[in-house]
Amino acid sequence: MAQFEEVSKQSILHPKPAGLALQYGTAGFRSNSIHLDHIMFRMGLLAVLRSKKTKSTIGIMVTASHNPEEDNGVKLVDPMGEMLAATWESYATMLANAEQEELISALNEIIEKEGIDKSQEASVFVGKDTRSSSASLSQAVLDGVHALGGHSKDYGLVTTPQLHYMVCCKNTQGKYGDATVEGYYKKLCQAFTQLVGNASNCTDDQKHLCVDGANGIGALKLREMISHLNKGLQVTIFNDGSKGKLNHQCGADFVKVQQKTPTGIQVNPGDRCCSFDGDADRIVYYFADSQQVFHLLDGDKIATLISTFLKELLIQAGLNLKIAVVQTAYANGSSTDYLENTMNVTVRCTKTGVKHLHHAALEFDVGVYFEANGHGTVLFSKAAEDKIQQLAQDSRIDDERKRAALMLQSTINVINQTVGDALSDMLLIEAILAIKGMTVEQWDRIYTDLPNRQLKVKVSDRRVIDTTDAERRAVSPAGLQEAIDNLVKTYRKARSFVRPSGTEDVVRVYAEADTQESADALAHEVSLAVYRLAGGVGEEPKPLH
Ligand code: G16
Repeated sequence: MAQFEEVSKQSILHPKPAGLALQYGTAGFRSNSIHLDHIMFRMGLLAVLRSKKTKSTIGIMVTASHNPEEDNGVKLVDPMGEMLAATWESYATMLANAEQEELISALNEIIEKEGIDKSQEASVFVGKDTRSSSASLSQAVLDGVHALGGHSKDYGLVTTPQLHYMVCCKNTQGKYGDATVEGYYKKLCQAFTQLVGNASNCTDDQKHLCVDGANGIGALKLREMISHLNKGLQVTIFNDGSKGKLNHQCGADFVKVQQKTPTGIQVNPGDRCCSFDGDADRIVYYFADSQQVFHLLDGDKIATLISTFLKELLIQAGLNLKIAVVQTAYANGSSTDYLENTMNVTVRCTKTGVKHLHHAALEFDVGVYFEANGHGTVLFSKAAEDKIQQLAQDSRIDDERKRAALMLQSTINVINQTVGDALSDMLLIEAILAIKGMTVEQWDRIYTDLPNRQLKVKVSDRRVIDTTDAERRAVSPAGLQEAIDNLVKTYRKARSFVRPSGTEDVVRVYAEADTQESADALAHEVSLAVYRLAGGVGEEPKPLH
């Protein structure tokens, strides 16, 4: 095949360092950017095969999201804008790790296994974040796409969710929206403006939001979006990339894990603030109270706010649709308790990784999914969308039902249903707060989080940790779960689990308990158990206090 000659020729320009092995993890490949050129080229090749197989446009995003600036990564986007199908993740790993001379046979293996028609046209959309390495790495992706004869469209600098959105728009022939950045802003902002039209007497103060852009792409794209907002929202952007380093002491991951205000932002009591992560697919909110005490409103609080709003609208509209919230083991125990026992909504727990939450959410009419780290969105089934649409057009219903149906319709349009999206989530949250006339303090008081702590432990090979029960229990190494169980018993309202990260070379430890001191002590003791039983490297974890 002539194309394979081109692949062989081009692959020499993107050589794989012999012996280097990387894994398609929680959200694609992530590593120091110097190791990734061959991976990018090969993911370009894989995207062409996936496009031929699905007869659809496939997306490739070059980003390492919350990871430090030196890292980079790549994720593939499937036809409806969702994450790459799990069965293809193993092809990605196989292709990435094939030695130089094995590359063509690895491609042939995928073609044969999947029965791919080589003559089928292929189309790939490519996007990148603001990392300095992203320009050359996205060029390597394009080289891979072209080497295998695929067509490409390079969107350049976009947020990850914007690229997911473009892929979905393209493959639905524009039904989901225009596959342009401008089209994205127009759809979301129009829906936002319609929604906030239901808010009465919003003062300029209430419309004001401070945004930490993590010194990344989210800040650039938010600036572009603001002009479409019709003054419905007033935004001050901090950490816009003009001086600080990407994700360094700022951004959603920093704020969530450190439970403190990012650097580069001035938070006055009463200010409503939020942080995006490096590729703007996560968002968390926070504020300082009159005593300057920091309060975090993470993905769990966001899920609660959104699901409460939707449930109320469904009741007002008289629609009998099943709503559920999907979380992971990181969800604060208080949030799960509130959702199940006060709000009476179904709650599901899945493994970490939006791909898992997304699939679970698809099982319901309205599936709200959020990871505690702020990554999430809402999915409406086709049947639910149809019912809402019909009701919104029904001239026989009373004003209250009509208003609720129209608000549900706008909510669907403001949401990016393809994946968690900081810009879209921000608009929805701001609209809900405005409509409910709710301050960030009132939102925070819906329930009180159990104090919690997240830590990381370095081990020589994190794959020695295997988990079950949606990552809530460790099955290996031997004795680890027993050690965790014994530690948890010594604290009140306590829970803890460990899991290998799929984006960083660490084991993550989560603990919650009745007081911050207890949560910190438990997290430290569990970290020590991991260090001792799972091959810790470097210094032993030290107590936090
Ligand atoms: C990615 C995934 C998230 C996941 C996070 C951390 O986020 O998309 O679903 O929660 O990594 O994963 P892990 O704990 O396995 O490292 P992002 O924002 O970095 O793309």
